[in-house]
Amino acid sequence: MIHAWRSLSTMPDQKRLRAWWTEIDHWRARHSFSYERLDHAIMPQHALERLHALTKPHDPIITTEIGQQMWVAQFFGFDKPNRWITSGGLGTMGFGLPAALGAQIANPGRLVIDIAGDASVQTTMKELSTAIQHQAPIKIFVLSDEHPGMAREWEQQPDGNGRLRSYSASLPDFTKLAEAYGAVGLRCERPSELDARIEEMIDADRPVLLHCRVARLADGHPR
Ligand SMILES: Cc1ncc(C[n+]2csc(CCOP(=O)(O)OP(=O)(O)O)c2C)c(N)n1
Repeated sequence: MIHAWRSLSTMPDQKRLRAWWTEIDHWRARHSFSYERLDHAIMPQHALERLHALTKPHDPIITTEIGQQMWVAQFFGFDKPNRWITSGGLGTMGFGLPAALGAQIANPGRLVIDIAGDASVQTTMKELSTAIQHQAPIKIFVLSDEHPGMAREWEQQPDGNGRLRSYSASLPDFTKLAEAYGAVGLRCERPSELDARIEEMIDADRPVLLHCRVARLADGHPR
């Protein structure tokens, strides 16, 4: 059996492969991930594109929480393996922060960033104290839309309940919260501030939480 299996060609069937790529090109032509930038508010997709561009020279390790931050898969241009740690389909809110801590302790000199939503990040926020205690300079990039965005988006889908019950009316002041733990707290609200705050976050040799206010009702589902 093994002999028969080994004798099989490992080359893909070019004809079927061509058909598959044609199908993919057809999907790509829809530009379903396109979005419009705003002057007055940061689009989360744009925030991730800038985060990718500015951190690329540092070859960062990225971890993610769960929610619309999964835009990371579409807008953070990973081009090397083993750079993204996610709970994937398990979808565990609170995964990204402790995962970043583990990655940082295993890779002391590396830039490690947890990309989070404003709901997920609070799930395991207390681990920031572990980061301070062990001098692990993790960075937490919070895309803050004042909603548990993915839940809000589901509610507003045509087959959702349409009630928009998922919103966060009493979020903490994340910069003060970070500072209370002894970390650096940064905040940005306008597209014009984005690059400078990201650079500041990268340059800090301590744990940083960057609270990035983004457009409140941006949807993550492809159009
Ligand atoms: C422990 C846990 N509780 C609840 C959920 C269901 N859930 C999936 S995404 C989400 C909202 C996440 O909101 P936020 O972290 O603000 O991210 P956003 O979608 O706004 O980017 C919720 C409640 C989950 N995946 N894990």
